[in-house]
Amino acid sequence: MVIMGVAGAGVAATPSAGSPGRLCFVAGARDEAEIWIGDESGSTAVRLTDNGVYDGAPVFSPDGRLVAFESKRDGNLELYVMDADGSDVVRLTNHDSYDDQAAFSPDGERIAFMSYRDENWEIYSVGVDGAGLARLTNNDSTEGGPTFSPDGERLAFVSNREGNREIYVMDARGGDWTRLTFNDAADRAPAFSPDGRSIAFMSDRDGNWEIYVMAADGSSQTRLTDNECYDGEPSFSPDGSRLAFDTDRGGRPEVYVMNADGSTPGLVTLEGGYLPAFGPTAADEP
Ligand SMILES: [Ca+2]
Ligand SMILES: [Ca+2]
Ligand SMILES: [Ca+2]
Ligand SMILES: [Ca+2]
Repeated sequence: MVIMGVAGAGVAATPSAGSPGRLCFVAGARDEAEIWIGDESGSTAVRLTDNGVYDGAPVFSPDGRLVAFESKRDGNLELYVMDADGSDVVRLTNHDSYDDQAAFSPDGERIAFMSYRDENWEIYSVGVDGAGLARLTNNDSTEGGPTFSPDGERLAFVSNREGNREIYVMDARGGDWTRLTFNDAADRAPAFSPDGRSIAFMSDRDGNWEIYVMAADGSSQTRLTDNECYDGEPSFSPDGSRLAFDTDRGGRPEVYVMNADGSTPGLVTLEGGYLPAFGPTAADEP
């Protein structure tokens, strides 16, 4: 049983700059993880799924009205979309191979994801109604973790096509790729800033998983966390001033929010949480 704590005495200060956002995240043991949604205080988190099988990797639609996610509820990893209150679940993929890691296009019309359906991890996109499947990569290496640039023109993703996991960007239709990271360690989980100028990501290049940020052309790679624990899965707040991430610095995975320069990390979840994604507040919804 996962119970979200109430922010209060003993909770580290949460960064206060900028307008508030909402967070969706995952909590619970991996095999039976459920999706939660709440504000940055953690005090209003509610569970959106409740089925005892894995539901994970939630992301808000750009307008905050929908949450796309992956789930094993139908036997293997498929992609789904639901209303942000957990209602009206629609299945987007139906294939006996893995389909996971959904990312909305900025216009909310399409979802990029990774799939093993062609016997190799590739990046695909599909309409939010499940129609119009397009394969965007085609090679023998592993491609995954796609995320759209805010203008919808590009996708950042992870690939080991040149030997180890690096972050790349390509045209949103799949061509013209460019490599952004160059090292022997793993680099993954890219996330564009709302202004499109920066990409946050995670890497173990300095010995353990830390959060980094770079300019969208790969320059100015800067480490934002510095500790011996796991720090990963960064997601920018809607105004770009903060980053949500997950870390086990407190002894188990929890969701934190810090300023986009890495300062003032504050605990959001108190009873476990991981794979956070920021989205707009309900007040921002049309
Ligand atoms: Ca599948
Ligand atoms: Ca591939
Ligand atoms: Ca690398
Ligand atoms: Ca670390």
